Amino acid sequence: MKRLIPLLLASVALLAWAGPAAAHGRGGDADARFAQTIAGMEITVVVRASVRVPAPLQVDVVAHDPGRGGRVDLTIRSAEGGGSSAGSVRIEPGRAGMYPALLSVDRVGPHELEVRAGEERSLLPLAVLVPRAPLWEVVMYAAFACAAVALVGALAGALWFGRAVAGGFAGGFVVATVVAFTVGVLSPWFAPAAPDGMPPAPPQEVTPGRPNAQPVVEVAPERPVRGSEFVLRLALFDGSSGHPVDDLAEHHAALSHVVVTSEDGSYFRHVHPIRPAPGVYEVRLGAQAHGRHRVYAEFERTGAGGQLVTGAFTVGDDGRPGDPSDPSDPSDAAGPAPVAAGPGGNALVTEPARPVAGRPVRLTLDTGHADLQPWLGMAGHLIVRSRDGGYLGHVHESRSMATDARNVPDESVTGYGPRLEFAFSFPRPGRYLAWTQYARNYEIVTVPHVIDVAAEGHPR
Ligand SMILES: [Cu+2]
Repeated sequence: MKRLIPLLLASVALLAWAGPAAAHGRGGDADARFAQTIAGMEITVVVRASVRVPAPLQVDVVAHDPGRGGRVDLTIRSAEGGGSSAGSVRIEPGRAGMYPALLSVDRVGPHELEVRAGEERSLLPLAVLVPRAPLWEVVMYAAFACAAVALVGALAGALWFGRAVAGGFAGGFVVATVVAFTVGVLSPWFAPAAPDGMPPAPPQEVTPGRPNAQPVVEVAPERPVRGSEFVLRLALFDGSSGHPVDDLAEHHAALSHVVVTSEDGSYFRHVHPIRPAPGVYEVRLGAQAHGRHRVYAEFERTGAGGQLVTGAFTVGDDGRPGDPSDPSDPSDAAGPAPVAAGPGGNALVTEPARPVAGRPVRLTLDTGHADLQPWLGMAGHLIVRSRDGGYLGHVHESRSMATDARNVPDESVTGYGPRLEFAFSFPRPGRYLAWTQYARNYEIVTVPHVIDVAAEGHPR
């Protein structure tokens, strides 16, 4: 038995060392998700995980806001040569839901998924990953196989070749069995295998911390007119090299999340720009409110922390009278009107009733429905803006927060609601504009709120 110990120690050390874990991001068995605001639609492109390659690749287009509908063309091609594969879905006007397409891939590794709709084209970088059996599993099965062979050998030895041969095989059987069981029992502590096709680890191990992406936020035309369409562009540059930043990670089911609000809060959009070219993110919007607008973009560079960048633009007047958001209007009534409370009527209840700056507040939204679905991997989103627009906060429904990046609930799941709970701390006293968002029947529901926050020590 003594000779077993070094063998066991050696195999345990080998297994614990083997295979760098997929520390952040997607494993080989998880779907990839890209929310996209394209051709007037809000969609999420879900690339289903594949277990082997070459194989068909299922891509589901979830239409959250189908708008006027239309065809969405999907093409996947390997970044390292090889063929490409195409498919398409036709989104029906006004019909939110999941539209499946079947493509194929012939290799693992970096790919580009092209999503085309209307005149817009988005190029999404995507690594095709295939889960790989971890080393411990290989060792365990090999040991079981050895044990089986040794058992047969021991029996054969006992019958025909004498005790010495039988004893040798019996010893081998014991060793192999002990190794197999030890490895099996210890397996939860071993690092999982990196999936096949995993891109090389980002250089964070070499240089801790990476430069932030420096944004240029611009609109075209430079001064959109109310009632017209315009393009909001986010161009990201590396502060040190000046090169386009093109290493955004899939972060809450999108490469970037953009919130656009008019100064008075009457206009609110939470959108997901397409990527027409490396380092460039664009979204087409309709100018509906007159005056100054704020842009907030959230994204995360691979191997770096998340960033929130801001910008602003102004929508010009179209000459029509009676614009409710005229900035020259001295009216003090900032923000959307609070939504009336009622049974399940999307009332937002704060606890305490009068939130105090700097203290945690629990916000509960009663949606009145128990069949809510996740959107961007979360049961609910709460976006909070200070009245002047200088501050933006974004949190997720508390109970769905437990899901990590590798275990995102599918859009088709209907297990949330009727109550959505958020925890939030308002940094300063004053009036805040807030929007809660959730999905039901694949459609996104956006509910505006106004929240007044008291100063510490001055409860009303
Ligand atoms: Cu988003």
